[in-house]
Amino acid sequence: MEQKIKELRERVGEAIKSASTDLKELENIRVKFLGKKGELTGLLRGMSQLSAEDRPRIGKIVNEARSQIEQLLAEKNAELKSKELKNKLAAEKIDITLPGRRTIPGKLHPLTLTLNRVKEIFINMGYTVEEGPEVETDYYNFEALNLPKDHPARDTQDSFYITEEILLRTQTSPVQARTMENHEPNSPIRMIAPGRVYRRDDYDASHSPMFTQVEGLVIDKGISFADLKGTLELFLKQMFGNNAKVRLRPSFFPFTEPSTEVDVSCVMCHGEGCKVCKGSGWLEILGAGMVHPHVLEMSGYDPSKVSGFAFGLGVERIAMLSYGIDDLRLFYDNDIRFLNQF
Ligand code: 2U9
Repeated sequence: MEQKIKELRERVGEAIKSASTDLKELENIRVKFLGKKGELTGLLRGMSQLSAEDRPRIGKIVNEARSQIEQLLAEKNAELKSKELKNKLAAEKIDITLPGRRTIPGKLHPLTLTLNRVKEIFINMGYTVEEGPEVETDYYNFEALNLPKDHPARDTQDSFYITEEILLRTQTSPVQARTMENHEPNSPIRMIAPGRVYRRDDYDASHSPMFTQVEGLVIDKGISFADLKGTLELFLKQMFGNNAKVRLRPSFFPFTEPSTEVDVSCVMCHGEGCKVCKGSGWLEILGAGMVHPHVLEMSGYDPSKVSGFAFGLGVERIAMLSYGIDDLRLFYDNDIRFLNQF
């Protein structure tokens, strides 16, 4: 019996050692020796024929043989499994040097970039950003801004009327008038109103029937022309760089008195004189003025208690100067070759 067990153990050992292909082969070996009908199990069954004194000793040997075989099987099993994994990984190898698929990120339009910068500068100075309708009433677009009935801007030749009383706004000023009305009379305002405006204009390199404005309004006790000048100088230096020089010239707007044109030293030639500034060294960039007393009154403010300044600028013009663009129509054509440059 002992001899049989020893011989069996050796045979199993050999079989396991040579099981080199797959786990199935190993399982077959296990069944062959340790399974219900396996050889070792058979030997155990034969133990009933042993004498009472031999039984415990032989039993011990059989159990030892069993656990040795199990150990060998487990080791071989681990070895085969790791071999299998290695083969699998080698077979499924991915070529990570292959370039990925490019996703093309969207970009902001140059007008949006410019408008964002203008907004940022005024927000940093404590201004609020207000919005209003692009389809306006005649009252807010003209009347509340001191534009008399016979003003040329009110001509149907110059504005897009929808009915006698409703039109596409020609400026963002109605937003200021609406904001004043929504405020407690004489309470301070520091706001900008960005947005699209519409005028009956030709469509060429420097005109468009639709363009983008930013207007600003500051009202408080004791606001002076010095506040206007200081604020706009600070804005223009932040927009065009600290070396930018600013010049004011007298002008006229129905909604401000006095009124001024604000020039900045040419961003292309820095005042030397070039094609862009037509040799003058200066660029007209803003209109501004002290809010007309009548305009304050119209929207419920008392010009004897408070005063204010207002200004307006065209975003397209600022974007053209910032980026060196010489044709306004490029902003609206949606030509990807143009848009990709920003
Ligand atoms: C209220 C009071 C005053 C807004 C102003 C300008 C001067 C101006 C133009 C610049 C170039 C329009 O885009 S542009 O064509 N704007 O020159 N706008 S003062 O004044 C206001 C507005 C609202 C209640």
